[in-house]
Formats: sequence, structure tokens, C-alpha cells
Amino acid sequence: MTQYNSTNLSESLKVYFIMGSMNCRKSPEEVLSEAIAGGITMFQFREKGPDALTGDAQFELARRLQQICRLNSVPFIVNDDIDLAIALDADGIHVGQDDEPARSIRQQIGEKKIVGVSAHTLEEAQQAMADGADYLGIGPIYPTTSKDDAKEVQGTKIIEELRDHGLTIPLVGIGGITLTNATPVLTAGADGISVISAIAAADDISGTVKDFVRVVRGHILELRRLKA
Ligand code: 3NM
Repeated sequence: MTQYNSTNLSESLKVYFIMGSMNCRKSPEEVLSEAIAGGITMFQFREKGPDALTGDAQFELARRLQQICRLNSVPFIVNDDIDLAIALDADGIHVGQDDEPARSIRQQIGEKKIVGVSAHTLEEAQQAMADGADYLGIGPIYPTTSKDDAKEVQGTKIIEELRDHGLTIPLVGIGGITLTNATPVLTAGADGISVISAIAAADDISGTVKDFVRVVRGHILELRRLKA
């Protein structure tokens, strides 16, 4: 069993792809396989909204996508559904502020799994850390059409604020992130970026992911250069 720590989790968060069947223009299996070929570092199965699959169809899709992740050593995270995460022995779970509290999620899933929490304020971030979160999703950084109940757009300032308050927990920015606006998210202090539509709806999925990887790696090289 992989043991996650903040260093390898920070690596896994670099290009974190999230999707469910409703985000895909072709089969989710194809979309995921192409995204993996491009170099995504982590995947979250998020089957949510009016067009989402439910019941057995959802479970079977999750299992097939998990299998693709396993074959390629990409961590597989389940959005929100603790029963599904446990039934699949997923690598982890991601919960929002309106889902089951992170403390209870951590108790049920155990210490070895990844627990991610969406946070929108410093207080939510501190609470999530106290509850045992391994990483935070911070957003929406930019306007998004992928989440009906998204909160007010925050910009990259919120990430700077969390870092300025000394929070060192791995975190990703989420919401409306594209190739052209990803760098400021990293400059603000995020470990990586979390993306649905800019990858799932791309004409060339693997090429787009490769470009995201290039943007993130480019930022890391720039940081090293500045430190040298
Ligand atoms: N959570 P896209 S924004 C799933 O703000 C999700 O917590 C958000 O999709 C938050 O990359 C969001 O297509 C949607 O904008 C991200």
C-alpha cells in the first residue's frame, strides 16, 4: 500500500484531473486514458449533477476508471461518496463543506488513505487541517461552469492568504483553470492545479495535459532558478 506524505502528495497534485461521465464528449474510459497518456498526476471520479449516473451504472464506471488508474499508477480519488470509496478501496476521498465532515470521513476511511477537503476561507482551511485533511482544494479561483453551486470567485488571493498565514499543507487551486491562467495559481503558492473542463472537453486531451504538465514543470524550474 502506498503511504502518502506531504512530499509525494504535493507531486501527485501537480496536474489533478477531475471528471465524471457528464463532463465527457466521448467515453469516460477514453477521456481518462488519454489524460493519463498526457501525464495527469492524480484523478478524481466526480459523478455529480442532473445527468450523473447512479447506482450500479455509477459503481461499474467507477470500477473501470479505477482499473485504468491502477494499471498506470495514478492515484484514484472518489468525490464525496464514502461508501463508494470504501467499497472500491480507493486511494482516497475528496469532500466539500456541504458533505460529511472531514473528521468523520477520516475515522471511516482510516489513516492510510488520502482525504482532500474543499475550503473557501482561512477558517475552513484550518478546520479541515484539524479534522485530518491531507490536502485542500481552494476555489473557485476563476469563473467555472462545471459546478452549479460554486461559491463566489476568489481569484488567487485566497491561496496567498493561506500561505501568508503559514499553512504548509499541500493545496490545489480549482475552478476555471486553463493553460493561459494556470501560472498565477502556482505563483500564489498552490502545489498544483485541479481541472475538469479544460481537459475533459479539449479536442486533444493528451496534448492539453502535456501542455499543463509543461506549465507546472516550467513554474517549478523558475522557482529553482529564483532560489539559486
Ligand atoms: N469545485 P472547471 S470549482 C469541482 O470551488 C469544483 O470548490 C470547485 O471545474 C470549488 O475546471 C469546481 O471545469 C469545478 O472549472 C471545476
